[in-house]
Amino acid sequence: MSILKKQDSKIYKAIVGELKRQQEGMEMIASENYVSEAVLEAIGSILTNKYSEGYPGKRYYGGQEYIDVVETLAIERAKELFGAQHANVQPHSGAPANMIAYNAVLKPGDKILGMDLSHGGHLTHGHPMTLSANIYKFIGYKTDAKGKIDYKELEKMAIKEKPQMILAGFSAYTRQINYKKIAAIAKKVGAISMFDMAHIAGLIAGKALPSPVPHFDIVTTTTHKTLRGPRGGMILCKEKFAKAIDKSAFPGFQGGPHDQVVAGKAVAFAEALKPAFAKYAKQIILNAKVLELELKKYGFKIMFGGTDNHMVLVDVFASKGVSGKEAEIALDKIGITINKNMIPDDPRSPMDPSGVRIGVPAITTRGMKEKEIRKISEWINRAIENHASEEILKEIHKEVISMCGKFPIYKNLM
Ligand code: DSN
Repeated sequence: MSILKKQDSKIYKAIVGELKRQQEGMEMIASENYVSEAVLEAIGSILTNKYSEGYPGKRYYGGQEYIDVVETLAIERAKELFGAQHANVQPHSGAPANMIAYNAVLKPGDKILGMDLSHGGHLTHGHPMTLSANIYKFIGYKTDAKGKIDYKELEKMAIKEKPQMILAGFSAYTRQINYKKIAAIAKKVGAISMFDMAHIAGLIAGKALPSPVPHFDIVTTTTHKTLRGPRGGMILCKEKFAKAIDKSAFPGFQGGPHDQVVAGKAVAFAEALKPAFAKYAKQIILNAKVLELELKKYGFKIMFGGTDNHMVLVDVFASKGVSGKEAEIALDKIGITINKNMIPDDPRSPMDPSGVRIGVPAITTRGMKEKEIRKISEWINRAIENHASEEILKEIHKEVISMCGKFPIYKNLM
């Protein structure tokens, strides 16, 4: 980056600062990860210069011989990785992917039955402040007292409301969803079934969790979470919906694809097809389970009764009398980055909720295993219990930096 250093020292310094933060800190935001240096090279490449509206072999502008190679590889690898009939790799990210999918198969005013945000759903699954909620009528289903989706209730709602789409998937729910049951309910009421697998795409690619792809008409995802690719989105679907999805992505919703990111996706999909990725995905599940059990041991209330995936949702307010915001700040001070998060039907506000969400995909990429997770759980507990003691927080911070040093990332980057 010597050219950037000379030309724009302010931006260069900020990037170097962020690199140091990532190297010395423990990234435990459940949706974040560290991409490989090969992915970084692809997304930092000259492919960013090209416009390529359309699809391989059917573009609106000339000069596509190499871009078509890149996008075709990304599509073929995505289909192989997930056993999908059709893949569209152009969505810029997860929220656009969901809008593209809705727009492909629904009309304004149609009803979507989706998971309530505070019960683990996602903003784009019907939060009133989103564009999708202005266009479609969302109805939210919830989890029961044991933290499971109440499928009987969901079926009753579906029969009563007759939605055009039933949507599953989440950003803070930690249990395995019964794909077959949801798809069967959708079929019964004549609704399209859609699954947003953004959070668990890497676990599915690595065969550490079962795949929703055979069961749902449409499956959307981001490519940058557990899947460890560049920041971006993707839509997989049954052949029957392929034309509608492609038309909805372009020209329906987006302009030219970001070809450099499409290349990064192709590189990441090839990485995810390797045996090492399956090992990685399995280790994520093991690490999250240890995190759950250790935090329970320290007296934390784990929402939904525990975890089957890569993260835990913790009611820190009920457990330790510390709010989600206070816990986030305390953990930031020791170099562990997490996010405050609502718990189901949270009585507190979204900006200072009762919970925090903690995930292990990024630290698992660094090579951390059960032993490290035990230590990290101890630090989390100590920091939250002593959130007002700058001295104790500083002490723990030193230990966090030292452990991160033993699991280096991006050693030769800048
Ligand atoms: N922001 C992502 C997450 O953290 O889950 C979802 O969009």
